[in-house]
Amino acid sequence: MIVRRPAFALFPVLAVLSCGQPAPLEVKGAWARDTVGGTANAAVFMTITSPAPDRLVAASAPVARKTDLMTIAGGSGATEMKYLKGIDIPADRPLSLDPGGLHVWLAELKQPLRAGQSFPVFLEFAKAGRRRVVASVIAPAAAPPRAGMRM
Ligand SMILES: [Cu+2]
Repeated sequence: MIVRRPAFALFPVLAVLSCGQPAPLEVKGAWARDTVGGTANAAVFMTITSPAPDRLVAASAPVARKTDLMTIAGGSGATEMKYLKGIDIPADRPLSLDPGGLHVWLAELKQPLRAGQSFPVFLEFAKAGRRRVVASVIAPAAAPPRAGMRM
């Protein structure tokens, strides 16, 4: 019955596939700016697209001691950052984390971020689970990378 072994060996793989793949949520164009002058904190931006409603509930990055989800609360002229417990991702509509609002906040960087480098960021979604994205570090005056909306 040695002949049958390969067939049995396939069972675990099939079981995993039939459990349903995680929703093909996509994260594109992750970037952060060069921490000129040795700033201890940095914001990471990106575009998230999900076919189903989801929620970004946590993030972490090895380059920082602390990682938080934040937004910018525009008040009476003064802008201030606000911590968030999660960021809702609408279905089929790219959500931009950009310098005008939502961002992943890296606090207490272990090393400066230098243009041309890149670093991993781990994102935890309520439904899609854990994703690893690579953020590119861009020069202070450089234009952010475009997320590219391929359908
Ligand atoms: Cu912030």
